Amino acid sequence: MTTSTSNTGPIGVAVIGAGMAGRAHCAGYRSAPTLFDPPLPPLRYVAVIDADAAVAADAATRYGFERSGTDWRELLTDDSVHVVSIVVANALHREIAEALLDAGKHVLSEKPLADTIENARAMADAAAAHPDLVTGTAFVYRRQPAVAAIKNLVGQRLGEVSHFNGRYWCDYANSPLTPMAWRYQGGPGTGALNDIGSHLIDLAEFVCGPMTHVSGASFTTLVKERFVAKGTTYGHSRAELTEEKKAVENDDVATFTATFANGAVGTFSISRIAPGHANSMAFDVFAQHGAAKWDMDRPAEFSVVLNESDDALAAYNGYNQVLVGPAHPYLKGGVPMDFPGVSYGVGDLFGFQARAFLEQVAGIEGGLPPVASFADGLRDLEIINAVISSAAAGGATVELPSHH
Ligand code: SOE
Repeated sequence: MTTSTSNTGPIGVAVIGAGMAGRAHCAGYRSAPTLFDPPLPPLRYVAVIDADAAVAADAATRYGFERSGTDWRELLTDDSVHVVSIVVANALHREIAEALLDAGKHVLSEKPLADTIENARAMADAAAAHPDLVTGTAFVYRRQPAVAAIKNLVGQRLGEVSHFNGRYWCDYANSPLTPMAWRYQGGPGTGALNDIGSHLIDLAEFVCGPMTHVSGASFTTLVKERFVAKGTTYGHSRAELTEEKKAVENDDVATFTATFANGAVGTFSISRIAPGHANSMAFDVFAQHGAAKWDMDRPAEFSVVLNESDDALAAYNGYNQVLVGPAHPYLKGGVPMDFPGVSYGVGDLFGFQARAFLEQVAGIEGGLPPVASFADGLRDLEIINAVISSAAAGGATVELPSHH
């Protein structure tokens, strides 16, 4: 779907949330006009909003936005703002998105779409009630060139998928000295599963197609309480701690199994207490004519076994390493020097995402694949909700709603 802005002037952008991910959105909007062709319409970097005035001001200065503020509601009546990124706690997404859509803004929400399935449904309904506006869910790893290249290989050459094995391991929550924050509040499944499992689940369907069932789900919480920080905390950051402790309400580790529509099996392991894995997603996909694998620890390469001739010996040759380069999605035109190793070989994922979203807003046809919509974000929460139901029922098999 493409939607042109109603104005003839620049597209005004604003970002709500100036933590680590909010700044990634700011940087993405700054780099978007430098990427790909045709040139985007002129952008205007209007405002960065954050509850902490100093943090908002710092981000606005660093990323060249005209102003900063502490109340996102000021954007609702600002006619110079057309596009807004929501990059705050998951539980706040719904209220902000509904108000922005009612105010006629295009909305790019960070993942997961919301903290609960009910709030995600309401956001998807709000988007459907505003078909003239573009909505997005920021599943940024769809913009990894290697992931997009493997998706193409699965669709064009690897044949029927039999098994997807994925893991997303982080270490940000491993220490009890990492302070209490929104990531640790909310019911079962709103922890590691919601925060990082949401990426892996979206990637699994992006690469392998729709799932139909989940089963064998289990959640574990090992760090059961955390110190309350003095002042505001952002991202995974450490902070000066008070003596007060609060109970952790959600999952440090989540595991589950899935079945895809073609009968393939998916196995998932998600952890936020995995030392040595700062931000480490990896997956293998096995199929009729071979296999592919990618590891975020080595993002500028992936490996492939291609055995279309079904040669009994060919598989024994093992995997071939592929260096991500201009033959793969997003690099040609997406980075100034598109040969391996210069821009860390993968470029600016948030810039690719911002460019795709702005193409949709500007009505530019035939450019990048569109950003995942609010409906895609709801789909992700439907799967997360089914995993929560499976875990609550001792690992029972739970059927998923049909894919939209
Ligand atoms: C991004 O890579 C990401 O997965 C975020 O989306 C999560 O919120 C963060 O906790 C870990 O990094």
